[in-house]
Amino acid sequence: MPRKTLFERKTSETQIVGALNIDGVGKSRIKTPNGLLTHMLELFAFHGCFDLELEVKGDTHIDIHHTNEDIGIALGKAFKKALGENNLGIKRFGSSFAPMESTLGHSVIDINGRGHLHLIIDGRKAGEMPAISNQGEYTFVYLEHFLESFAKQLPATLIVKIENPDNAGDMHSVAESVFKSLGMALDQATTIDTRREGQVPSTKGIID
Ligand SMILES: [Mn+2]
Repeated sequence: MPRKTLFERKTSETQIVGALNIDGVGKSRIKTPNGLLTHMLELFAFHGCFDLELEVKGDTHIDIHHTNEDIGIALGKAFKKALGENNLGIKRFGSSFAPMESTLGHSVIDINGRGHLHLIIDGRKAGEMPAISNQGEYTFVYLEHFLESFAKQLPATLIVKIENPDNAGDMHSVAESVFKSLGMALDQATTIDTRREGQVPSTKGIID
């Protein structure tokens, strides 16, 4: 049985409706008010082999803060819902590198019920990095907040490390190394381990 779910999140700030199939083939139909984020989510879905539909409206007349955050929240909750109680039978851990020009993005995830993000960018804070999109709106501060919102709701411990970002073609490529590696790491972590099918993937006997 494919693990899939419909999801929605409606607040006074954003309206999000979507469909997720963890056992998909990487097809997506994504519409968000931010082209850069839409592009990154398409890469994430493709390399994670997730089928993802997402239609998002948000209060972008203010800025993309709420929209960016709420997409992270909605996606994290969607994965949680599709995995079901106690994440039965999954590998739980995943780790993947994605090289983009001279940059190396590395995502390591443990879907353990404890939401935590740690972003390491060559010893720099997200706010010290140049903007990601040419238009300047999407930044590493938004990227970090998106990942944090996602990890907290999954909930998972997620460590993302970016090496050598300055020698990439541009920051667009650096962001791609993050979303591609995250897709592949999450694909691994959500894969059913046939040796453990139907079992809680923890010695604790519960994922919480
Ligand atoms: Mn691109």
